[in-house]
Amino acid sequence: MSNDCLFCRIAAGEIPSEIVAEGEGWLAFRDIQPQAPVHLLVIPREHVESAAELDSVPALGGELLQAVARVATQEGLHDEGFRVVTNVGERAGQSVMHLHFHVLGGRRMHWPPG
Ligand code: DGP
Repeated sequence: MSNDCLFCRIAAGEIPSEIVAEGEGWLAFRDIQPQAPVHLLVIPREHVESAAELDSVPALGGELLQAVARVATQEGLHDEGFRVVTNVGERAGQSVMHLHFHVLGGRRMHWPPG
């Protein structure tokens, strides 16, 4: 855990969040600035900076995507559809340097993203 990482501190329970589901290696909580009626973040408990590092962390990517599918179903998004986004690096819009998958749903999505 990194003491100066916001999401490590959320995972450790030091900063409150609205957790909706959790597993051994991950947790899912509501985004504080929701961009859709449902906006969750799925994060690993261990500190991994971004999806660019997943190649060197065996099995974590699959575990997190399974968690994404689970929480999307739990939130009622399975049939209507949803969007999964992970920003990698400041230039792509990543503001918290701890890997997270955004799960967005509950409204029609548009493409291309900005
Ligand atoms: P990104 O810009 O892709 O790094 O997304 C970071 C997201 O994290 C952004 O949508 C807002 C959210 N966020 C930032 N601080 C907090 C917080 O303290 N609690 C929660 N629940 N979400 C946060």
